[in-house]
Amino acid sequence: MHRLIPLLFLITTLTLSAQEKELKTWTFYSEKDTVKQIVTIPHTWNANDAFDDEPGYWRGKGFYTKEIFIEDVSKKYFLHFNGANQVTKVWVNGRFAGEHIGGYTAFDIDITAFLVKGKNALKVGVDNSHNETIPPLDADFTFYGGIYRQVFLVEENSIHFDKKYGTDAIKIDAELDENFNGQLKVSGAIFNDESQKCVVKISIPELNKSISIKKITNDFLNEIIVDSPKLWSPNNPQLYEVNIEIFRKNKLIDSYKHKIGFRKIEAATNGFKLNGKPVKLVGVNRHQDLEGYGNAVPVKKQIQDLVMIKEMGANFLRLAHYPQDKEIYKAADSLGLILWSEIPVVNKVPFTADYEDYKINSLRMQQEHIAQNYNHPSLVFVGYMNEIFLRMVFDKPEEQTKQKIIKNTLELAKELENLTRKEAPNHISVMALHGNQMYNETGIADVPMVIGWNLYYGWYGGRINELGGFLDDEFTKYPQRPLIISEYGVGADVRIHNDNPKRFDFSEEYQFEYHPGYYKQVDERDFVIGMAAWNFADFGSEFRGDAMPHINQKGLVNFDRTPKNIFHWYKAALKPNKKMGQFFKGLQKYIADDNEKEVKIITNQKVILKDNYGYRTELKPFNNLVSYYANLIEGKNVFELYDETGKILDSLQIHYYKPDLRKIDELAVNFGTESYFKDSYDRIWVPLKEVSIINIKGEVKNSNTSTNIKETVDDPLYQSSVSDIEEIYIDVPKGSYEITIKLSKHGKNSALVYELSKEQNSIESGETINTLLINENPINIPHLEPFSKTDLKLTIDVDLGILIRSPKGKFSVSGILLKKKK
Ligand code: GCB
Repeated sequence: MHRLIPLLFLITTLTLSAQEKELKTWTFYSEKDTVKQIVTIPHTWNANDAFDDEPGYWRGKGFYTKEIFIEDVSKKYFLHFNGANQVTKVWVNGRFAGEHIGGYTAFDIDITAFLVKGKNALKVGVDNSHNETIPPLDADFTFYGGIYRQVFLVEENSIHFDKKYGTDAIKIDAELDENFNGQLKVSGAIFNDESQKCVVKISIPELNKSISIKKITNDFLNEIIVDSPKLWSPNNPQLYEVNIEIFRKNKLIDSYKHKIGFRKIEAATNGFKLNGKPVKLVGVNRHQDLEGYGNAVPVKKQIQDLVMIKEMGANFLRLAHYPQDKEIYKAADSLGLILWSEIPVVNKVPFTADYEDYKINSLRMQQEHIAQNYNHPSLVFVGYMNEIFLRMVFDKPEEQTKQKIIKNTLELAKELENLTRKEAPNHISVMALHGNQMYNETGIADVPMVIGWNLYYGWYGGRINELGGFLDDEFTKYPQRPLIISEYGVGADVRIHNDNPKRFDFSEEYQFEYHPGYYKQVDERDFVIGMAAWNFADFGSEFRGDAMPHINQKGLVNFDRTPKNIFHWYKAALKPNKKMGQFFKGLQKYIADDNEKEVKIITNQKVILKDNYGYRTELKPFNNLVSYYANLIEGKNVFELYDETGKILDSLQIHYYKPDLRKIDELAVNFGTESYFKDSYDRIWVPLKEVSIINIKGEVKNSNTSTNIKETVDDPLYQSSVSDIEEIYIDVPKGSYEITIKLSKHGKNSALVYELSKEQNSIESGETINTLLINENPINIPHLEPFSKTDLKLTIDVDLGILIRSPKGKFSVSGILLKKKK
């Protein structure tokens, strides 16, 4: 057990305005693990267990304790939490001081009444168990628990800006009239229990503007006129600092600083206008978690995301599906990103008695969300529901339940809409829908000012080029309704490659076909306000079994933020003035019978390709892409890319081999898939169809699953197999070989809620036999549980070929690795 060193800090009595002290180090234990440990905030208890082979992750109560030292008990003290998931209770010196419900907004707990001079014991309990009254109930992301954002001890004078909804109660509107003159309206409230006279001063130092208001009542409201301010926009995110200060007898007793921006927004069916000019919004969605950290990501690393998003050329960012750290909004202000921010009312609204509390919690979340972020010029779209009928469409409840769900959902939507319009008047209300007519039929799509469609044509179903038709139909049916594509994306794993990509193959090449396809269809339609790719980065979603289980892999960058190829394509497309050119980077090694290989180039200019024979070809991109078919030479192939002035832009190496053990020493063959796969040993698995030395007898079928296969990180290798095999013959020359046969057992797949068009259950496949014969040498197969794997290994001397068969019945195989021994 560790002993906690009491944190001493002195608050100088000379400073008169509010003081903040970050409380970083705490002692932590939980219901599950009572051993105390020292942790630093941000902290979550699910950073690892949400990614292991055990289904589920721990959801329960965690406790944080700490001692603080208070010198001056005449002051007021608050604990300010930037976010804790999802019910937080605070005790001071053993007495209950307050609680907060909801995992994604900030909150203040007034602890003044419980403090004594000197040492004080704080205890914070955080509970992330499922709670039917708190959104989100069900969603495609992991609900990591803990105090996962910073926490502060805030000291205030007895008179201070009032604290409401987790923030100082101050609202700033930086409005523009038709001549683009600015009007800064500031309203707020002071906490002043003794009704002492004070003065509120509002100033914009950079513009030498200030105004003072003598206060007797607690509310204040005033405005400053700013002639022709510089306007805020993604291209020029001009900010002005506004200071609001409370003085009493000429002494500063509280201050509030915020950077504001003057901007005018409009969303209509002829597009989005910023400061009177049309702007197509193109960007990404963002979840807050990061590999190795869960949701407890240091702010600096989080801001790095926004820097990358901006670098990609985006002007738009949807914070999905919950309010994010306050520093994110600040970064969006200063980098120039237009934000859509929303509360986590996702997938379903209860139809049971829990609905009433769910509604209260949702409305309060929206109050907090708006109050905390209202003053940011980047905040434009304020949302409150995502795919809210998804569960209902998937679960197909009986009619009466369905009607109840619709009734509750519609009622909640209207209340959230009214609240949003009242509290965020100079903003645009939004809601994101999944591709289902239910939203039109129930009328919910008519509630917000703008409709966002989450569309996955070409992934969960349909084809990439069906997007345009859907958009045209919607526009024809609802010509008055502004719409935006709030999500679109496909899973892509940088280990998986396929030059003939297909839906759901998780290859980077499919992602590379999909995004340019969507972009083109949106670009051609002025009535579409914009689009936000799903997702900026891969993110944790515990129940998923994609190529990397527990991770939703639709990111343009990986979970650790290394870019996928498509990230660079967006750069080329979104920054046409920044000339660039580079190769699509697939696998460095290419093994196939056929030596023709597509070389892809990402570029927004004319380029010159020097191929592997040294020939130069001038190439012009279409949709920022060039495709070139090369005939590879066995061994090393080098390609170089130049711009028109002859400057080298990039180079690419591909090592090509025929899948023939007369020529190479090792061959790894992936069964049941058409994709190449690079495993955790950097070994490249070649799809069976590229390998003519392997012949299979039997009426075979491919079996695929998107479920976690236990005890491996090379899931894709085992997630596909060929079943109903009678015999495998491998044509290898005489020699000694180590042969590894990779077997896996698939089980009944249950469809994910997002896979609405998928069959509910797929076949169970895998081993039922217990022996295989390799050139008549028996090798035992251990019993396999569903979704597990085994590797059978044998070294044999071969005279003429390898024959694999079963003494009884047919069998299935996921992969075969052959290594020449001598
Ligand atoms: C959606 C959801 C999002 C999911 C995404 C997906 O429509 O809004 O939360 O993660 O689809 O990847 O299926």
